[in-house]
Amino acid sequence: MTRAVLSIGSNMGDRLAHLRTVVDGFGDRVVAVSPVYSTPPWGGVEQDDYLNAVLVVDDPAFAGIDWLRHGQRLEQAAERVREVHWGPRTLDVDVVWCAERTDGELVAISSADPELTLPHPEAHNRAFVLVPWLDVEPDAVLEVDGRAQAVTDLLDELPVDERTGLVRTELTLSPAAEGSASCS
Ligand code: A4P
Ligand code: MG
Repeated sequence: MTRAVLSIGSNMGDRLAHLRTVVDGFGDRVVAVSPVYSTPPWGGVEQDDYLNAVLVVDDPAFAGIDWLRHGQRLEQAAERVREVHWGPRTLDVDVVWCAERTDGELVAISSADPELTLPHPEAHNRAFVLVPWLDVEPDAVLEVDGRAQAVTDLLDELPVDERTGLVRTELTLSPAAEGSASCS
């Protein structure tokens, strides 16, 4: 019984169309969709800018691993090729955070399993994750080094140049926008 926060990104091909396949692919499980940001590449590999967004998804029947597997199927459908770590890609779907509902309360899952590490070990270092996440969940909390911290504080702690490279676009991933002009 889980809720998850997914970070989605693309910097190859029709970037917006690739991101839309994730909104469509998770369908009724999507409970919130952030604005779309244009972001400079993170991680030191020279490559084109990304489009990034964050989705909040929920499904009582999904375990944490199901969010990862479903995301990986969508990456495969976008013909993603794994060549360079942190390198260019048609579609990346990362599970940033995941929680189980226990007695009506959401309890964040923590896991060091290399197949699904929770929370995502780099999330707190990435403005392209934190900024859109705050758009949809302004009170979001993320555990870093065993300590729960407000995502607003984590963002404030990032170097200024990490934060200033993001540009919020007019592009939208909401299903109502289907059929509007695509943008690569
Ligand atoms: N894995 C473990 N935990 C997780 C998790 N929480 N979410 C495992 C997703 N995957 C997780 O991923 C490698 C393995 O991580 C998988 O087998 C999975 O079981 P991968 O996608 O195959 O390899 P990768 O993409 O080369 O590495 P990684 O670490 O996933 O890269 P990231 O972290 O996805 O970063 N810059 C901008 N501006 N925007 C971006 O979206 N994305 C990346 C990729 C780099 N720079 C970027 C962006
Ligand atoms: Mg990934």
